[in-house]
Amino acid sequence: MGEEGRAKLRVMHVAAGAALGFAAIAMSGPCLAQAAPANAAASARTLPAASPARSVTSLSDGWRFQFGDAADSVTGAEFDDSQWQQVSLPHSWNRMGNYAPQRAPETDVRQGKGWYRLRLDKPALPKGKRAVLQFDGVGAIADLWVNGQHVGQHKGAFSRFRFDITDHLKPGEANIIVVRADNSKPEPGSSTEHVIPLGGDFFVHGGLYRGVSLIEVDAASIDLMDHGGPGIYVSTPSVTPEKAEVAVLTRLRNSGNKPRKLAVVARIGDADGRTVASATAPVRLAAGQASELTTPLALTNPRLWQGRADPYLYSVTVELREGSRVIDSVTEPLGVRSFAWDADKGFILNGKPMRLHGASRHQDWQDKGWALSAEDHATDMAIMAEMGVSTVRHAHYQHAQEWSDLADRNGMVVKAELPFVHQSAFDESLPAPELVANARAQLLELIRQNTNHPSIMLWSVGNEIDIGAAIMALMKGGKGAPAKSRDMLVELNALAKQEDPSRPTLYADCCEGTPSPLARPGAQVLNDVTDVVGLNRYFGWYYGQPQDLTRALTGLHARYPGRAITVTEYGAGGAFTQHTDNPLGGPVNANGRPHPEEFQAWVQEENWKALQKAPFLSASWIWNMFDFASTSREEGEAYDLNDKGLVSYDRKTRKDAFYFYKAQWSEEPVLYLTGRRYVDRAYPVVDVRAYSNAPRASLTVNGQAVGTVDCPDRICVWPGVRLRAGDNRVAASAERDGKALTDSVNWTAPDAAKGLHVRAGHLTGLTTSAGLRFGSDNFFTGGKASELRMGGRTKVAPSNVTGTSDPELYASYRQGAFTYDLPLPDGRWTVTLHMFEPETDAARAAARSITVLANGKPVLSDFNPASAAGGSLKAVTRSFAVTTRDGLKLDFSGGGGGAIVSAMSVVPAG
Ligand code: GCB
Repeated sequence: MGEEGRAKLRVMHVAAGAALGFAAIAMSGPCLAQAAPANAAASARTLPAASPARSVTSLSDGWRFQFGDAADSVTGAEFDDSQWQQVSLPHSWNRMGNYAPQRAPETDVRQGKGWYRLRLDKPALPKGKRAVLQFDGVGAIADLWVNGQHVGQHKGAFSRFRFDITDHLKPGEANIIVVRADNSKPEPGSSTEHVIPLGGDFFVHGGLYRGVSLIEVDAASIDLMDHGGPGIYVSTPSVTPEKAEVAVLTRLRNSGNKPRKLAVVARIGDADGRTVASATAPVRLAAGQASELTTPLALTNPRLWQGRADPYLYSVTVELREGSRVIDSVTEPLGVRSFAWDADKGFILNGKPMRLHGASRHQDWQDKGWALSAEDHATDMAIMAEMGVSTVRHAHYQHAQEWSDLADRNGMVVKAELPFVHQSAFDESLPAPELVANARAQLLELIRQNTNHPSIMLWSVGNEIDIGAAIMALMKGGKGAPAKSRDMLVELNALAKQEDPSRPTLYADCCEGTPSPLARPGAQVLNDVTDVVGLNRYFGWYYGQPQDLTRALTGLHARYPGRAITVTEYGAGGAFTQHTDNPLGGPVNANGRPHPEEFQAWVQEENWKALQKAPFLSASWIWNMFDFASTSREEGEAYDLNDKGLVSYDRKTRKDAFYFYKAQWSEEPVLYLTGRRYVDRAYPVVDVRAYSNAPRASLTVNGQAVGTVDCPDRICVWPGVRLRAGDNRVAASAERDGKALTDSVNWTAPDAAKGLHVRAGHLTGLTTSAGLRFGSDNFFTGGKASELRMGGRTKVAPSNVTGTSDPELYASYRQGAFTYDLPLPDGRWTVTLHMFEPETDAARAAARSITVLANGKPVLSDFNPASAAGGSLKAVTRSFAVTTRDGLKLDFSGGGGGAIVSAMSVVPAG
């Protein structure tokens, strides 16, 4: 809001009975940074619902755009923008994220200022009307000029804001609207230095990435200038099966210079539009006065909003009338429900405990970035609903109104979020007062703009806000000071509770009680600040084993009695072009490559098992539903992407883990063969797996029956299935609820008669310089998979083992006491073991003694790889002949100092 708006500082009068969870806020003139107040007609969804008295025109077409610095004259009518790019909204200049190991040429990760110009040919405003420009979301700072005059500024990439431009318009002439969108990198001295988020594992896209509209409304109206809110705020102070009390708080504003004698009519409509309750109250507005009043309404025998089972929606319409004339009206959704987040019983909806099944979602698509259409939102919601999701975490910021409307209509329980992510300062200092002010403003906007969504049942006020300081401390060898973000979190928590006492608050913590290196002694603990504890836990990915999750949760449940516990994140990267035969075959490089699809599915399976053993848990959210852009990542098969999504960035590929959850959660019958993208198999013998909610399933290979197996935990496994050389058709069938289910895959297998080549200690296979293909580690029992080095965040240094033309083959190994059961056909074979000594300490290297039995017969005794190769880190091979019947068992459990093997090759004896 501009000077004019700020000048109109006025006192509100608060109508009797306006308690209702909305504290009466003494309204000060909206400051430039915090955008002008707001209204109801909001995003696309409310456009059709706008009253005849309020006209809403979408301004999506006809914009000109240019990135970078611009001449001072850019805001004026004379400026020539004819060479600028023509764009339509939604628009963002940023594009990133691709499935290739290097950045795609069309990537645009520029951060800075982008200029938009629009010529608005506007006939004169009717007398007594105001013109308000509404922005549904601009990344990240927006400045508005109308006809060369600066109207105002808004800081924050996710919320709606409005400016009253009435006094800047030239009636009947072409009006020049200029917007500067600025997504400069937050750093000391930058324009975004004090705008949250300061950091995070996502990219703040620049531009007018949601809609812009022009609202024309009577000078006396439902308030458009209330932190971007709808102006009417609906709450349900009491809900029983017999009766729901509904309270409708209406904020009004008279921007005109005449007093007005008006009436507020509040009406509840059912889903068919029939009025089921209404009330009228007179109201007088002095010139320039803002005011609010509350209308109590009641519903007898209300139909409840029951989550996915029955997301029944009423609507609330408030009309502002002058005599018989409707001068403004706003319609908002009403879902009648009660809910609780209970420390021991978990989440309770309308009195019934309910197990919530969740995933997080970012507003981000391949080739579109954040500039999403209504259809894109609908596609995301349909995919989540298909999987059986019942709760959505809005990662990590306020999502579009279209999306939250979909959540209401689909019965999702939503955790809405303030973008206070990863850090509160650039160093170990206290958060700057300007940053706190900005976070407070964004929180007020979040709550005011979204409070009418029945789906929202939690306000998240922070996510891992101390992790930036923890990483800094780790880099300084643990000597850095703890983060100083606690007071800021406490303040935001209090503000959320004051603004909306009907919903609990949550903080998402990264580290307490985990083996993460970031959970260092002395790190500050923030889990005691909010009502609900949120835990981002990556057992089996960044640290630990998935099964350790249950114990960690039980420990924190005991440490925070009285607070509901949720798992706000868990997950693993999944690359759908990278595959493993055995997810236990080797360590994963969480921040690098590869990320086999089957490993992601395994982490998800095991975490889900562990979560189910924590009955007190209220909710858990998979991180993440969709792959999303993050320029800090080069991992899996991708560049600039976080690949923890269960569905690809373009929404076209549902990874195996998607079907794991669909089988767990969906009511739909599911039968899905896993590993379907691992077409060119490394081994002719495969453990075939399917996800299904049928009790049992049958398998055929090339038309031959393999067998019928039970599907405990909704996972069906046919172990050791033999494939023929070349093409194979693998088909599963099952029955659920009387419905026949089938699924099939086509796999190509190598010829079993030609032997086997196993790369030990590694999750993926490798083809040598001589063209020999080694499969990922498999067929083992015991031992420990190790890698010579995991490399840095993304770049893997070449192995430094010498004496081989394939040093990569010696980058990983299995060590300790272990056996391999190689499923070879009967015959005579030559076995070659590839070994080396990884210990550079001479005494330890000398102590190693490897003994190997092949089907019980010694084939290698007291073997020391360092002395055989002439030193550590030198490749050495040993070969021997065997005759097999019923496979080959290689036993590495004898000897001293632990055996080591990097690879083994078995070929027919010449
Ligand atoms: C987290 C963060 C989230 C990241 C995620 C990850 O804990 O909250 O923003 O994207 O981990 O994938 O590492």
